[in-house]
Amino acid sequence: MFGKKNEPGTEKKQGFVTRLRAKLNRGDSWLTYDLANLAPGGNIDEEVLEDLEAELVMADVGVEATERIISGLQKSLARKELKDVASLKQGLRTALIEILEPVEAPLIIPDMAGPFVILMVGVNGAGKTTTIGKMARKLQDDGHSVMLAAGDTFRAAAVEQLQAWGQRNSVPVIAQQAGADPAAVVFDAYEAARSRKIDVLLADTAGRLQNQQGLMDELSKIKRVLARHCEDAPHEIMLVLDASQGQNAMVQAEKFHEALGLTGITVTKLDGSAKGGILLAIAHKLNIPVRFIGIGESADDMQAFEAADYVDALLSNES
Ligand SMILES: Nc1nc2c(ncn2[C@@H]2O[C@H](COP(=O)(O)OP(=O)(O)O)[C@@H](O)[C@H]2O)c(=O)[nH]1
Ligand SMILES: [Mg+2]
Repeated sequence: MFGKKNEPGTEKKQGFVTRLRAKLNRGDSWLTYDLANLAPGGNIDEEVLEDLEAELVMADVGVEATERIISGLQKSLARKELKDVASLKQGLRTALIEILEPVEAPLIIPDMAGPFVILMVGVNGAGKTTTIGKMARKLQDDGHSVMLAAGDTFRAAAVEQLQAWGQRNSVPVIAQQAGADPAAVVFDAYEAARSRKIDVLLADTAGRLQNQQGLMDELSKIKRVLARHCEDAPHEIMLVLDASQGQNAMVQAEKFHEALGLTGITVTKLDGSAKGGILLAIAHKLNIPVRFIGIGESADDMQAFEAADYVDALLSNES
C-alpha cells in the first residue's frame, strides 16, 4: 500500500489530495454532505435518483453528463443493485470515474530538438499567468529549462506581472512594450528559446480585447506564425478555466476549442465557490485532456489531474 512512499513528489501529492478534499468539502459543496441525506430511510428508489439528479445539475455537472450518470444508476436500480446508500455511493463513484478517466492524460514533454511550445489561452482572470508560474516551477523541478513569452500585450500590467514572476524565479522572460504584436513577441521568444536550447516555452496571452472575435483572431495569428516556422508548434494549446464560473466556463471552453483546437485544459480555483462538477461536464462534452487542477495561488496548489483521486475528494464526507 505504501509502495510509492519513497517516490519523489509523493508526499507533496498526498498533501494536495488532502487539501483538495478539504476545499471541496467546504460548507455548501455538493455531495460532500452525506449522501444519506438524500435517502433518509436508507432505501434507494426513483425519487432518490431524482434528488441526486438535481444535486448534480446544481453542482455544474451539466445536463448531459448528469443524464448519463442518472440513466446508468437507474439501470442498476432496476437490476436491484442499489440496495443501500453504500451501494449508491459505489455506483456513483464508478460512473464519475468512467466519465473522467478518458481525460486523465498528464502533460508529457518529449525529448525533441527545438523548444516544446505551450500556448496558454483563456479569458481574463481565469488564472493563465498564475498557471504559467506554477507550471514553470514544476517543469524546472522535473529538470527542464523554461522560458516565458509575454504575449499578453494588451495591458502593461500583464507584461510586468510575468516579468516579476520570471525575475523572482530566475526564468528568462521575452517581452516587448504594451501594445506590441503578440505574435511577434511569441515568435521572438521561440527564436530565443531555440538558440538558447531551452526545453519549454510558455507563452502567455491576453484574455480580453475589444471583442471576442478580435481575441480569437489574435490567438489564431500567434498559432499560425508559430506553425510557419515550426510545423508542429504550438505543441500544446492549453485553455485555463476558472471552475467557479460554472457553466459559463463550459461555454468558454467550447468557443476556444472551436476557434483554436485545444489540446489541454487546466482548471483553476477549485478552492473557491466551485462545486467541482465542471470537470465532468468538460470531460463528457469535450473530451480534451485535463492536465492540471488548481486549488490556490501558490505553486504547490496545482497538481496533475487524477480521476480517481478527484472523485474520491468529491464524494468524501470528511473534511
Ligand atoms: N484561489 C485561487 N486563486 C487563483 C487560482 N489561480 C489563480 N488565482 C488567482 O486569480 C487571479 C487571476 O489570475 P491571473 O493568473 O492573473 O489570471 P489571467 O488574467 O488569466 O492571467 C489572481 O489573483 C490569481 O492569484 C487558484 O487556483 N485558486
Ligand atoms: Mg494574465
